[in-house]
Amino acid sequence: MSDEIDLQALSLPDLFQQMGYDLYDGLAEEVETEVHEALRRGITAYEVMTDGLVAGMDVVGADFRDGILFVPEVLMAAKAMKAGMAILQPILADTGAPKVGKMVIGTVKGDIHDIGKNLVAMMMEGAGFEVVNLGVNCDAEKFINAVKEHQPDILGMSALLTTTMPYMKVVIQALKDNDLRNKVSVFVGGAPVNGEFAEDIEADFYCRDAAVAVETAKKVIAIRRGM
Ligand code: B1M
Repeated sequence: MSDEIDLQALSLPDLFQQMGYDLYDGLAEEVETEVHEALRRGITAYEVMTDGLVAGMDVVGADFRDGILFVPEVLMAAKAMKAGMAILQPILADTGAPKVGKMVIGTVKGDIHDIGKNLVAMMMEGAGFEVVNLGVNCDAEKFINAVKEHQPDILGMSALLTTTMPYMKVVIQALKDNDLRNKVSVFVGGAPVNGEFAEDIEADFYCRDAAVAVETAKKVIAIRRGM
């Protein structure tokens, strides 16, 4: 337990390791304290996110896959992850710069995984994008209505299940049916998604992680604005 440990005395790798242990155990308050400690040391929010929280979640994912952890424990870990992300969110989002473009993002129908999608949203905000986050379990109608209302440059879809990723194609078809396909650049991501799948469903870009999503989005905006 981290309250028995002098966090300030830990090296950075050990601090991140402790963050991972506490994330694994679903100890939200401890994770929050460790995030604050890392930030106090001048570690960037991005590093804390990737080397601390996301790395910790990878271990949870592996043990979930291997039947060592079960849904209630993973939910607690996800809650702890979100507590850490909530501290980093304003830092990642605060650029002060004018908005460079707009993204609508959501997790597709049938899927309630939102940690990666929220990470993408945060990083995009941090890169100066306005982000409309539709949440989870979004059906085609919700995506279409959001595209009509917000007229984004980018429509992002996230899926974490092999059973829900095919729904991305349904949304792309709905964009076509509503004459919206050429109005937005479609980004897809999530653990089971890959480039080949993105090509098959005629998405514009597969983004392996949030950093790739940001880089790709910047390029898309440059092309759209003729820069
Ligand atoms: Co779920 N789950 N889960 N789960 N869960 C996975 C995905 C799974 C791989 C676990 C496993 O077996 N190893 C497995 C899917 C297997 C498969 O489909 N082949 C699985 C399963 C089976 C299930 C349930 C069916 C379990 C059950 O009920 N029996 C169930 C389904 C519920 C549903 O959605 N209908 C379920 C439930 C849950 C919880 C609710 C307990 C919880 C979600 C909590 C939440 O999100 N609020 C949960 C979790 C936490 C996971 C794991 C452990 C972690 C996911 C995560 O947050 N990773 C996951 C195992 C794993 O992925 N290794 C697992 C951290 C996050 C930062 O990574 O989301 O991949 P990720 O995002 C990355 C990239 O993928 C990318 O950027 C991020 C990094 O920068 N990215 C994008 C993501 N979206 C993007 C969009 C973009 C661009 C990039 O552009 C638009």
